[in-house]
Amino acid sequence: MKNKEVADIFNKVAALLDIKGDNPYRIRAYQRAAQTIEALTTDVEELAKQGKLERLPGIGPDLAGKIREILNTGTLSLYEELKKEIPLVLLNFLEIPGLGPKKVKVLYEKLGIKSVEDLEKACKEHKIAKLPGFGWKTEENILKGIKLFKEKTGRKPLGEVLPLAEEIMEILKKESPVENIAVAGSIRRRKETVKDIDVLITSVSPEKVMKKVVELSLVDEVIAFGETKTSVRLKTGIQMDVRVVEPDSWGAALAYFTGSKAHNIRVRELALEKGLKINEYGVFKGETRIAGKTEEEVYASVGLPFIPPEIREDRGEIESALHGNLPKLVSYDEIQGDAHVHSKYSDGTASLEEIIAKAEKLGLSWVAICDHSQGLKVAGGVSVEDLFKKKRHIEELNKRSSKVKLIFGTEVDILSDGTLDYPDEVLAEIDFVIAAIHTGFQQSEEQITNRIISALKHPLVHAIAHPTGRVIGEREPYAVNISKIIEVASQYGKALEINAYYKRLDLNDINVRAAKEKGVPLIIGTDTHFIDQMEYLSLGTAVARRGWCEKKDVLNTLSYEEFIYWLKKVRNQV
Ligand code: DGT
Ligand code: CA
Repeated sequence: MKNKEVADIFNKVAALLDIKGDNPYRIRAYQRAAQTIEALTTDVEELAKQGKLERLPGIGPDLAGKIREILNTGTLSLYEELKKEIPLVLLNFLEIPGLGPKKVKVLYEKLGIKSVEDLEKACKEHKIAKLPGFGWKTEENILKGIKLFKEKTGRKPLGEVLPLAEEIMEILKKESPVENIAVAGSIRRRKETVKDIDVLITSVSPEKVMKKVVELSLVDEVIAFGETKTSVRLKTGIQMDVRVVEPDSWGAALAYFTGSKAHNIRVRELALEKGLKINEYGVFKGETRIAGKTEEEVYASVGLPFIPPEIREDRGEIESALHGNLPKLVSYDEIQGDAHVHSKYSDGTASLEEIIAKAEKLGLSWVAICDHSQGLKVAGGVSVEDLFKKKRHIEELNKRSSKVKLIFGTEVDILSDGTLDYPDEVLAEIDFVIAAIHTGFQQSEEQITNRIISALKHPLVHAIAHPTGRVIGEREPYAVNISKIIEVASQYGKALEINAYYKRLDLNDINVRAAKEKGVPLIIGTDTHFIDQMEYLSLGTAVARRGWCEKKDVLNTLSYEEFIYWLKKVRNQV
């Protein structure tokens, strides 16, 4: 999929034009085109081949031509020209609060500043204050902005922040007089990474709640203290904003601060069409508030049903809602099993017995034990001999345990030539086979894609684990043509994993949606190595929801018996 590359180039063109001082409409057109392409669930290259680019919203003949140019040449001549005029690193500066395109241009032209470090140094040496149009105050603000920028560029994985946010909510519920309390923002939408924690409350004594907030032992620094809004920096480095709102505005505030911004803008447009005004206080007809207490009420006032937070991204949910065909998203409590857990047999730290106990606590009825295969020595790959010991061990436990059943599985390594790391006669004995790439990440897109395709076509394989190999904040996906993988999975009735480990979340929301649309079953696995990681299952469900999945799209909603039936069906055994 070239979607991201095309979107990236358009975003950069927009920012470079901005620094140059170009026409705002032109800049906005590139930004919108980038957004449209980034959110596509189809391959932009496919659309180009079918001559359908011009049908995309905001893409006219000119932009369509530019997309084709990027697809054909790997870049855009306009972009190459702009880069000669303005160094790319200056784009980072636009992210610094206090710096706009005009100032960036001056910094570059007068002081030759080309990096954030240069800029920080120049501020400290007071070179900035002397520039025309800058001054002492600006210099100080830029320094503050740099600090914020450094914190901001470290967006945190949802899996790190969500438990923290939930802990804080629990403390505030117990130890302060809150009535309603909720986390809004990207956390409520379950976006894979988040910038900050947005908390909303209602209370008859806001001052007591705010006092409790700043006294939390998790707080490192108080940024602003007030009765309606308090901001703190937590010891983990993340900022938390707590806002007190009126009960009559609760739903409106929740909707507003949950976002996303793009979704809110669309909702506001609908309100305007009806002659209504919508903001964080409510929905207004003239001066009268006609809705605001609940989110349902707010949506209903603009003619929409309630839209689940996970899909509030302006990726078609408004249109679906208007047509009455929003998906009925898979719910968190419909998940019955975890499809990918490592035990002591490979590099997991838990015994099968401990895994059963944990699953029972989490209310699960089945767990697939998928240890690494023999060749993956660094990860304690299971020898064929141990594999059969494990099989007998599982059979024994399944006789004893009625609540939680284990499934005898493997995460078999896809070798560099596309063959699998156990012989077929061994794989045939294993009830559930997920295949995955763990080596040879440097191979070309064609090689990696073909490796995964060979695994998908193998008659004994059920699913592919972490199909793109990305690790959030650490490793980019390996070069893989995910559209092709989805195509082949669809053709062969194989599943693709939503790896729920908080740093993977692979497939991601957009790829999940593309898979779902092609009828590919999704399967959520936590890839647990330490027992508590089984709790990440709900993050996988969140990705499924963000990918518009319904119950029927997710294999984990099957009962143990139904899942075993599916496993056999894939192998034509039933
Ligand atoms: P983040 O924090 O970057 O992970 O993502 P969000 O979505 O939590 O963004 P944040 O914290 O800047 O703002 C929270 C919500 O507030 C956002 O999702 C939508 C709403 N919001 C913020 N600024 C605006 C705005 O200018 N217009 C509208 N309509 N909504 C806004
Ligand atoms: Ca936020």
